[in-house]
Amino acid sequence: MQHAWGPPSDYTAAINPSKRTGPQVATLSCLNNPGTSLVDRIRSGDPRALARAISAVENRAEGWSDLLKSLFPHTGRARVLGLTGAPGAGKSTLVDQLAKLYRKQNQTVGIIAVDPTSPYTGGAILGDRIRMQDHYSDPGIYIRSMATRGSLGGLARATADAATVLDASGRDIVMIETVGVGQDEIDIVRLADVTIVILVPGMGDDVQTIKAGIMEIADIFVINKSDREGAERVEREIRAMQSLAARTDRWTPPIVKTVASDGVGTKELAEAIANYEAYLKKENLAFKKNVENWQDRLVEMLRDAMLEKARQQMDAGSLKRYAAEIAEHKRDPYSLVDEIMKGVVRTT
Ligand SMILES: Nc1nc2c(ncn2[C@@H]2O[C@H](COP(=O)(O)OP(=O)(O)OP(=O)(O)O)[C@@H](O)[C@H]2O)c(=O)[nH]1
Ligand SMILES: [Mg+2]
Repeated sequence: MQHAWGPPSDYTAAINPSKRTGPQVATLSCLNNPGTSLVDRIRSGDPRALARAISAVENRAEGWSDLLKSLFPHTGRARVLGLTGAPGAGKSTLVDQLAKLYRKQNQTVGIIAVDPTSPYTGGAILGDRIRMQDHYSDPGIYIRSMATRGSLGGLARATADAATVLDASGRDIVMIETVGVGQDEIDIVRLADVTIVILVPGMGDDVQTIKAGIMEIADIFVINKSDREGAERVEREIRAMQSLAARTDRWTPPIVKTVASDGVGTKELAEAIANYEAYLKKENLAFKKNVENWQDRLVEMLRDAMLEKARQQMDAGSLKRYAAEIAEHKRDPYSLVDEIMKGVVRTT
């Protein structure tokens, strides 16, 4: 997609991977020696180093895991906010407003816009994010979009790793925007410290049509576009739902009404976020939540690592060949998996 406002910048590159400039990550020799400059440059917040590092972890370029190993000790300080909701609910507009507010408080911001709707094309429904270019001249805001990748690693993990890079770069706030349409997105926002679910009145976007899993992960509800008719109805529906199922942490997610396009309610939303963070701290829940997140992430990391090893055991065409043999009943899949796993264990 061509944008009208000029030559490829870091920002256009960020929202449109096909225009990414700079060296190809697969041959990044500096990643092979992550103890040196790349890590330092990331930690100093250099946007080019950030772009390189995120591409490297996203594409699993050589050295990606060594890079993350070097960055991990410098993480854990950023406040990670996840924002999700139906397509067009106003997520980007809201992220934009929050970013402005946090910048006024002198906090640095990293934004990851996840676009699960553009599988391999590298960015499609990104036009609405154009307004974020307002921030482009401000080095205190770094914006990056991620599109769905192939199966290995998965989008949720790539997003988590990108958040790790931003955290290590010293960003005070990391916001992750994703369309709330499926399990992948639930996994993505779950890695956030605070999850904000954005609903809008009308348009059939009432509570019933939002995936149940998404409603459950909300720490804060936003009813955006509350300049439109029906905001009260959405609020009643959320309340009705909340009365049915109490949370184990006894937090009742507040409902904040916003008109993101006019900046209305942004301050209240930031307050709701701060309140929830204070609650987590007071009840010592932040640590517990973190442990739970890492438990899930570890399982995924192990699964990925084992799968990768298993793939290394097989040459390119063998999966298909095995599958054909199983379909023809020449082989049983259970013994095959045992056999491959034995190979995996031998090589580790
Ligand atoms: N009336 C009204 N329009 C709004 C409001 N907030 C956002 N919009 C408009 O809604 C449209 C979609 O806003 P976005 O912020 O791009 O929505 P999004 O959820 O990020 O969209 P996707 O990323 O494509 O899923 C834009 O035209 C916004 O100007 C609001 O509070 N009221
Ligand atoms: Mg958006």
